Amino acid sequence: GSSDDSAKGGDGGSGDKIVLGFSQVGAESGWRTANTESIKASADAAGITLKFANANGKQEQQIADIRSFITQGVDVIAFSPVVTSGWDAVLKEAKDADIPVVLTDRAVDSQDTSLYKSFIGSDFKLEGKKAGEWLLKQYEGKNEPVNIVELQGTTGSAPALDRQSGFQEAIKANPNLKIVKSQTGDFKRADGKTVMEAFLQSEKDIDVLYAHNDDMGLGAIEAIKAAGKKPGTDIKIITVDAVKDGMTALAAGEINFIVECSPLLGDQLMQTVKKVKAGESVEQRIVTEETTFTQEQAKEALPTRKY
Ligand code: GZL
Repeated sequence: GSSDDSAKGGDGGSGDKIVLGFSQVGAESGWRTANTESIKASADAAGITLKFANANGKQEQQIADIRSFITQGVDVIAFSPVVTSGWDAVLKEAKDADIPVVLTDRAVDSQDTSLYKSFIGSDFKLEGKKAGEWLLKQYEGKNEPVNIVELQGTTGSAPALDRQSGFQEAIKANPNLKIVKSQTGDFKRADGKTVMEAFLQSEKDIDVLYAHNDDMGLGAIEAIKAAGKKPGTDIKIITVDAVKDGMTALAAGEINFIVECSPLLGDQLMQTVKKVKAGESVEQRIVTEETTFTQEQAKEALPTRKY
């Protein structure tokens, strides 16, 4: 389109192909890698021109990336907000530039839902609840104290906040289940390992590890082995995501239960982007389909796992 069109969020000067600006959190975990691959592949398949920015986990970089998309006059902006708060200003700038925004993966705490057209992602509270309910079943009818340590995801992120609260609410049903230590491992394998080493130093009797993602759980497994304990046996482990490395550990008996969090949001995002660009109404909230896996189910699912 002409220069003034692009200023008003025109076609970004590339003819009639939709131009989508996507701001990604970073590359902190196997889940994130799979999510990025899904978005890129789906954009190609949908014939959408993708401008992709990786913020390396920094909110100020994401805000700069979104501002850059506004300046470039892309047709639609989508992003996965690294944390829940601090987005209202930049979302208002996109709205003032007539550029619609779609949220994927993580939520924002903005009260003004006119700032984005749709939020496509998992119900993290339900994921935490599923993890807690599995644990309740393991200790049903027993009357022994159960010491739980928790590796939280990125501080202030929607998955960390909601997986923590969903799990806590679920385990309230059995007062023997106690979270004795809880600390962030930032969704990273290396951090999961160092924090678990600290837990093992300070807590002489750990029965269960609840890790907000597979990567931190896999790092913790290294620390548990180094301490001469058997992961999955001496310490039961529950994680979230169900990426290939996590499912491999689950099938091997080193993890006991995984709550799936699907990263394959690309197709739903591109369908939503096309509708938004065409001025069609879209659902404000699109929840991802996902399940859970036991050790037996992991063995069956592994051969056909896409990520
Ligand atoms: C969840 C996503 C989380 C994953 C982690 O939708 O935001 O971030 O659970 C990833 O593995 O780092």
